[in-house]
Amino acid sequence: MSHPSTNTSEELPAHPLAGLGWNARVEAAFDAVALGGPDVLLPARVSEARRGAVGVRMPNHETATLSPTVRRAAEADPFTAPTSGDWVAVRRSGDTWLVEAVLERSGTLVRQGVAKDSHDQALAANVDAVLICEAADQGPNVGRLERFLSLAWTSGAAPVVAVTKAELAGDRLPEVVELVASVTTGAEVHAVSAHTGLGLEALAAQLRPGATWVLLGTSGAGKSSLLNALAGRTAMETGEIRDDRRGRHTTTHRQLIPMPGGALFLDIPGVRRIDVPGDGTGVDRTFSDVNELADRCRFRDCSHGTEPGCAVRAAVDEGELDSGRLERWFRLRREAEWNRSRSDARVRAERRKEWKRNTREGREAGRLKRGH
Ligand SMILES: Nc1nc2c(ncn2[C@@H]2O[C@H](COP(=O)(O)OP(=O)(O)OP(=O)(O)O)[C@@H](O)[C@H]2O)c(=O)[nH]1
Ligand SMILES: [Mg+2]
Ligand SMILES: [Zn+2]
Repeated sequence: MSHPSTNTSEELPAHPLAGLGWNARVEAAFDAVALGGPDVLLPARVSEARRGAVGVRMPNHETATLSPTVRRAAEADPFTAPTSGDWVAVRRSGDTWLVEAVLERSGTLVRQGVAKDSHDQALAANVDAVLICEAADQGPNVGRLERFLSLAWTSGAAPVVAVTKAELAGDRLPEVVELVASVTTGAEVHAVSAHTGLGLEALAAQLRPGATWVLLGTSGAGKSSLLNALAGRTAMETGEIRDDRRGRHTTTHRQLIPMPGGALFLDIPGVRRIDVPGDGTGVDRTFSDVNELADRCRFRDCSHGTEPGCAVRAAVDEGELDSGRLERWFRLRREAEWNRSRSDARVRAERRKEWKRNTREGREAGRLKRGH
């Protein structure tokens, strides 16, 4: 018996946006905003975001400006502004493109706004994996790695760690990799060198076609160099050709770059300060080893101080858990809690402002307070 229909899907030409990471989820998100409306909308992926405009691929390069609706939303909450990696719905208007909607995101790398009225910032949207870069010749800095991991886990994308400039560690490389692995539970660690090519093949083998990766690390960690080495071409400027007087960062904007094997990379400027997200799940995942120990404490609400039957302290005493890591766990949990209360306070203040602006009672209350 023959099955004439079995192969039809394979015979269909690839979707024109397949090379940009287009998939069933994005398609559904697009249909949700595009179907049934009065305008003809097309999907596009944001390659680079600038103020008021974005560089998009659809799949060719175009520039699109924000529609008044999208611009107003972005002014009220910058988190909603189109960012690199976002999928958007665009409409032709004269000889320009207008971004009419930002499609629902998945896997968003968020930098939490911790100042009094600062907003969260979306560093990268729709990412499947976060490649955390830590240079082999500078430490490594385990506390920094734990912060990057907390950020990555919170995004929902899977973290992978690259120990960059591996050739500079010389004989110390196994030791460096072991130290990195000891604080990166649940994430694969790759020692790589953009200069010698070490480890690039193994890392490239992880790059699934259509998957979006974002590079995360401090300035000078070698992110753009690694991207270029994986791409086999100079897709991004790196530290060597920079005019140092222009500032510390070589990469100054975010950019989406399709790789030869079909994966996509988002290169972003180095991140200096990493505030742990108020959503504590990222810290929990990062310290899953410590959390597993904590589950075995005698008391449910054990503070891992001097209580009897504390499995965490016991592990430290037995040399199974590094006391430094325990201290950092305490600190990051406190920070996450603090950041959560800060952003809750901001949201409450904003709601109050909205209420005053938009209701008669609110305006009355404002007038009374001002003494009118
Ligand atoms: N020895 C050695 N140096 C490297 C390697 N990879 C990068 N570098 C050097 O490290 C410096 C910084 O590299 P970049 O790739 O520009 O770093 P970056 O992380 O993109 O930095 P920002 O764009 O500022 O965030 C440059 O001078 C590179 O030549 C490597 O594998 N080995
Ligand atoms: Mg760079
Ligand atoms: Zn305990």
